[in-house]
Amino acid sequence: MDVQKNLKQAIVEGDPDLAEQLAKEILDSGADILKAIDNAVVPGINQAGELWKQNEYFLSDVVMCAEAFKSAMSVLEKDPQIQNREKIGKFLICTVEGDMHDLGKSIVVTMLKGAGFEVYDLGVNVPISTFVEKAKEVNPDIVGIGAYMSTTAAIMKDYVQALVDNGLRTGLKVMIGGVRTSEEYAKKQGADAWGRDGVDTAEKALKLMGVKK
Ligand code: B12
Repeated sequence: MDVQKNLKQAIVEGDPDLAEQLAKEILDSGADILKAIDNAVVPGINQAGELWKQNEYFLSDVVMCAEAFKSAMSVLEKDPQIQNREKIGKFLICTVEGDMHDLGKSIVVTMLKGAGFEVYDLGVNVPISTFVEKAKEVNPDIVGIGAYMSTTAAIMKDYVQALVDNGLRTGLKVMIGGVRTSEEYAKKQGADAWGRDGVDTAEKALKLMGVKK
């Protein structure tokens, strides 16, 4: 548990090398990786966000915290238990156009893989046309749309509408997430479900697949 505490601290302090080293220790120890992400990585980046909000951190500090977060996640997501799960469905996910935030999405991707989804991650700043083309190509069971600023959250409904306009919405489930969103907001955007965090998203995705009650 101490290693997990230290990993959280390495993220808060924006130390990518230390974060990578501690993540390797956690991986080698055989710990439950999804729990370690929830206990160390998520609170670490959240604390960095709080310090920014309180004007104790500059944007450049948060960039370093994000780097530490990424180096930890790049190690933890190699966990064979996550990679080798039997696949139960396809999940296509993206961050909307104009939005570069991707840390929360990367947690969601890892949790979904851990729950058994084959995840297609289109990345950040994804235009509606790319999103629709990929949805046609991949034929996913669920699509996830992420936005993290008030400006970009406002265009999520256009992504859902584009699925309708292209005849893709029937039988396809839509999930929405990101710090500016809520259950009520997701409904207003025309989504089937909202994901509060990685664990909640994976649980609701399994429910949408009819795998979990
Ligand atoms: C880290 C961070 C950054 C990093 C991003 C690094 C990266 N690679 O992502 C950097 C420093 C680069 C950055 C840049 C900017 N940022 Co910023 N950033 C943050 C910060 C501090 C944390 C975001 C984060 O990663 N949280 C941690 C994760 C774990 O939480 P999360 O994102 O909410 O994700 C969870 C859930 O939402 C859910 N979830 C997430 N995605 C999805 C997707 C689906 C489909 C589902 C179902 C669920 C789901 O599960 C996740 C896991 O638990 C927030 C503050 C905050 N409190 O959120 C500001 C914040 C989002 N940023 C903000 C701003 C303004 C900016 C900049 C414009 C700053 C600037 N002046 O340049 C730029 C934007 C650039 C752009 N065009 O996108 C504002 C947005 C305000 C607004 N208008 O709404 C915030 C709210 C800060 C603030 N209070 O002012 N930022």
